[in-house]
Order: sequence, then C-alpha cells, then structure tokens
Amino acid sequence: MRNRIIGLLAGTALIAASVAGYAEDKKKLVVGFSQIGAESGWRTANTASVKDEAKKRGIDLKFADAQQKQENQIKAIRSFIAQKVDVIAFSPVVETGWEPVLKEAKKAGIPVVLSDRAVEVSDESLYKCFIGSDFVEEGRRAGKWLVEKTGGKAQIAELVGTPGAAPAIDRKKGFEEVIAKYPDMKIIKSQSGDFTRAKGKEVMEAFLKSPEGKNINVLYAHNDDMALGAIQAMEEAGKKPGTDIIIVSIDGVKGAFEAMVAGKLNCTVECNPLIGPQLFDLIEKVAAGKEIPKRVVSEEGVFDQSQAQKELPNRKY
Ligand code: GZL
Repeated sequence: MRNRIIGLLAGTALIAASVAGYAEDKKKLVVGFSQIGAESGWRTANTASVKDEAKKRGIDLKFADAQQKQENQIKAIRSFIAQKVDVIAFSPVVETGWEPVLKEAKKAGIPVVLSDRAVEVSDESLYKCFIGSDFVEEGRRAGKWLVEKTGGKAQIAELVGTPGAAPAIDRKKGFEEVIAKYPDMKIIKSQSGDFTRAKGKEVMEAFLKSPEGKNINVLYAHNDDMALGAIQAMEEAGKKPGTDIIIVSIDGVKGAFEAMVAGKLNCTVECNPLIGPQLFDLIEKVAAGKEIPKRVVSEEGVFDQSQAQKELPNRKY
C-alpha cells in the first residue's frame, strides 16, 4: 500500500513538473519592428496599435523608428538579425532596395512580415505576408468621389506622398485611372509633400503662387496631413478651402473629420492604421510555423461632409 502511495505521489510530481517545465519553455515571442517614422497622424496611430497589441499579448517588441530613412530601417533589420529575434516586421518607407537585407534575414532563418506598405522584390519568398491597404483602390475611390462632386470638370493640384513609397505610387495610379475617362479633369500641378503637414503647406503655397495657381479648383492630397497643411496655405492666400478649392484626401484621421465639419475639407478616403491585432495574429502564426496568406487587405470606407458630424465621435485615430 505504502509503495502505491509513493508511486502516486511521484507520478503527480512528474506531471506537475512537466506542466511547469512546459510553461517555462513557452518562452516570450521576440519581434523586431522597424517603423517608418512619425510623419503623420496616421503613422502615430499605427505605431500605437502595434505597441499596444504587442503589450497585450506579452510579446517582447524591439521597436525602431527610422525617421523616414531607408538606411535606418536596413540598420534596424540587421540589428534584429544579430539579436536573433523570432520574427521581423516592418513598414517599408519605399518599395525598392530591400533584397540584400531580406536575403540576410532569410539566411538567418528569421521570417519577415510586411506591415502597411509593400516591397518590390524578385523573390517573393523573402517575406511571408503583406498586410495593408489597397492603395490603388484608395486612389480610385478618391477619383470616383471627385467625378461625382465636380461633374467631371476639374483643374487639379496633387500633393503626392513620399517619392517611391507604395501608397504614393499606387494612390496616383488609381486616381489617374479614373480621371483618364474625363477629358475636362486634368492634373495641372503635382509635387511631393512627403506625407507631412509642413511640406504640404509649403508646396501648396508654391502651387498658389505659380502661373497655374489661379486655375486650381481641386486639391487631391495623398494623405490628410498634407491636405491640412494645404488648407492653412489656402487661407493665408485668401482662398476658402472646401469652397473655392474642393479638397479630397486619404487616411480618415480625426483632423480630417474636424476640417470637414468646419467645411474646409470635402472628402477623406479611409486608410486603416489600426492593424496591430491582425498583424500579430499573422506574426504568432508564422512563429508557430503555420501557413498564412501572402496578402491581407484592410477593410476601409469613404467619408464626406454629409457623414462627418455623425462619424467624428466614432473615430479612433
Ligand atoms: C498608408 C501609410 C501612409 C499614410 C500616411 O498605409 O503608409 O503613410 O497614408 C503615412 O499618412 O505617412
């Protein structure tokens, strides 16, 4: 009888030890994340979503802000490789120039997930998945809204995003695809405002001072921050933004809704920055060696002045 009790106790101890051992072995997931910078309200919200979600899941997040410089992102990714993180995720500031460092990550056996923006590579096995918006569709939505608003007649100034960035290339592509069908809709000025409010204001000032400035009756801005800077430039030049110049932009940040309520901006096409939960679902699956889709597209809408007042309280970014 005594031996049976000792055997039972030993067995229980073994099970307890193995469970405890398993719990100890379940080490923290370590993720290296290279963020573009803090250039816009959208980016700030995106960073908060990534950091909050990692914290909620108890993930050890190594976060690096590149101040919108590709060389800083490449340095950060190399540092993550040296630290032997479990997964690398990053939002590529531009589309090209990533093959060498992504090959180093692959050689080190570290999977890579693209967040927000795409890369142009000859070998798509260099990354596991790209989660982000369909920027071409966002450009189409802006163009379609503008056709409805103007009846197909517009002399357009365009504030382009960061040169070489996927959202800048694709938002231009989608918008031009739509307005190409309307001979009286023309882009008469186009220049990069680098997705920032300050540069958007500066470039809009130059647009208004140019010979074509007096003909501009529409602004298409690749993000709300540049549009908000342009609104300041228009007011300083004695123009009424939203009336003298119709403004359509992209992101759907709170500032855009406030400008629409004030009648200074006419439409914003939503681009969802709050992709932290979806991103870490994908990262945890990759870390567990599970299959994931190559492409995950964010769900988004279009908002104009008629919905702004009602929608403003619901905005989370
Ligand atoms: C879009 C994102 C863009 C935003 C800008 O997914 O990459 O970068 O539209 C941000 O506001 O700077």
